Amino acid sequence: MILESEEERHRKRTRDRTQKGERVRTRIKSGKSLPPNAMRGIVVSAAGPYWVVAPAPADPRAGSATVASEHLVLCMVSGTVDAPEVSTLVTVGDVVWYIVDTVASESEPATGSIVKVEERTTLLSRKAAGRARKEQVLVANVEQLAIVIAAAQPDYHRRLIDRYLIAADKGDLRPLIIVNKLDLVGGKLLEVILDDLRVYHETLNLDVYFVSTVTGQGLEELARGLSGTSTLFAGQSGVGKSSIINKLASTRLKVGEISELHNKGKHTTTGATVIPLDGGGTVVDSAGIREFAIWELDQQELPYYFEEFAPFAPACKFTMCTHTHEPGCAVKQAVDDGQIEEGRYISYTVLFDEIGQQP
Ligand SMILES: Nc1nc2c(ncn2[C@@H]2O[C@H](COP(=O)(O)OP(=O)(O)OP(=O)(O)O)[C@@H](O)[C@H]2O)c(=O)[nH]1
Ligand SMILES: [Mg+2]
Ligand SMILES: [Zn+2]
Repeated sequence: MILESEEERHRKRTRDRTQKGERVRTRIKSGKSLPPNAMRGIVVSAAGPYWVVAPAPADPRAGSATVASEHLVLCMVSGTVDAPEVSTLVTVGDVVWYIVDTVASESEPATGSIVKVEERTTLLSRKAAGRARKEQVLVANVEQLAIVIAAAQPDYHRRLIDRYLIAADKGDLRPLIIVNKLDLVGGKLLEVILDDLRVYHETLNLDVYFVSTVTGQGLEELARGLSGTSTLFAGQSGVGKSSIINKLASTRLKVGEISELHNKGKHTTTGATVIPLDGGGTVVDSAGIREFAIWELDQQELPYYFEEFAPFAPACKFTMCTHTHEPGCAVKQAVDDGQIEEGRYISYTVLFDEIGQQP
C-alpha cells in the first residue's frame, strides 16, 4: 500500500509547488541563517502535499513534542532549505524549523514553511520503489524498530525479520520483535513458532514479545518496553500494527480531519504517523510495505550483519569466502553442526543472491 501512496504523495507535493509557480526543485543551502521567527517542530505525518508539524520545545532536552492536534501546522518546504540530506529532504520524525505563514483560525489549521531540517540521529531507509538507485528514508529519529509479524493471518513467516534487522543496524535503531495474533494459534503450532524464534532472543539477545490484541496477552509487558522511548512499528500489512498501537495509545493524531478540511485528498491513513503513548514516549505507525529492499548493501559487507557468523568466518579456507559455495567454509560447517541457526543462514543466502541480481 505504502509503495504507490508514498510515491504519489511525493509527486503531489512537487506538483503543488509547480502550480503555485514556485521552484520545482528545492535548493539545499547549508548553514543558511535561521530567521528570528522560526520555530522548532517535529514532522508527525504527511497529509496530501503537506508535512504535518507539531511544535516542539526549542531545547531538545525539554522533552518530546506536544502533539495536540489543535496546534499542528501544515508545512511545505521553502524554496531554499538548510538540510543535511540530499535524498529524502524531509520525512516523518524529522526535527525541523518552520515559519508560520498563516495562523490557525476557527476552521483552518495554521500553515507554514520548513526552512531547516536538523541532522538525523537515526533513520530507517530502503531502496526507493522503481528502478532508480535512490534511497528513501521512511522515518527519522526513532530509537527503536518494532518488527511486527503475525502468528497467523497472514501466515506466519519470519523472513522479513532478518531484512529489517539489517536496516535497523544500518540506521542505528534498536530492534525488537512483536509476534501478534497469539489467540489464533495453540498447541503444536505455537510450539513450532516459539522454537523457530528462539534464535532471536537466545542468540541475538533481542526482546521478543508475544501478544494478542484480542485477549490482551503480552500488551502490558510490551507497553513497558516502549515506554519513554520512540518506536517505529514496521511489518507486513494486516499483522496488526495499528491494532496494537490503538491498545497502547488513547490519543491519536487527527490529521485526517485536518486534511479533509483542506480538501487535499485522503492520503492520511497511509504513510507514517507519530503517536504519543499514554505512559510517555511515542510510537510511529506505518503502513505495511510489500517490498523492502535494503539501501546500499553489498555482498562483501553482508556477512557482518550476521553477527553469529563472526566466530566461524576466520576459519574458512578462503579469506574472501562468501559462505555460499566455497569448499572448506567454516560458516556452512557451523550451520550443518547446528551452531548457526539454519533459518538465519537461509536468509543470508537469499539476500546474497538478491544483491547479486541487482544491476
Ligand atoms: N485474531 C486477531 N486478529 C487481530 C489481532 N490484532 C489485529 N487483528 C486483526 O487483523 C487485521 C489487521 O489489523 P491492522 O491493525 O489493521 O493491521 P496493520 O498491521 O496495521 O495493517 P496495515 O496498516 O495494512 O499495514 C484487523 O482485522 C484486526 O482486527 C489479534 O491479536 N488477533
Ligand atoms: Mg495499520
Ligand atoms: Zn565461509
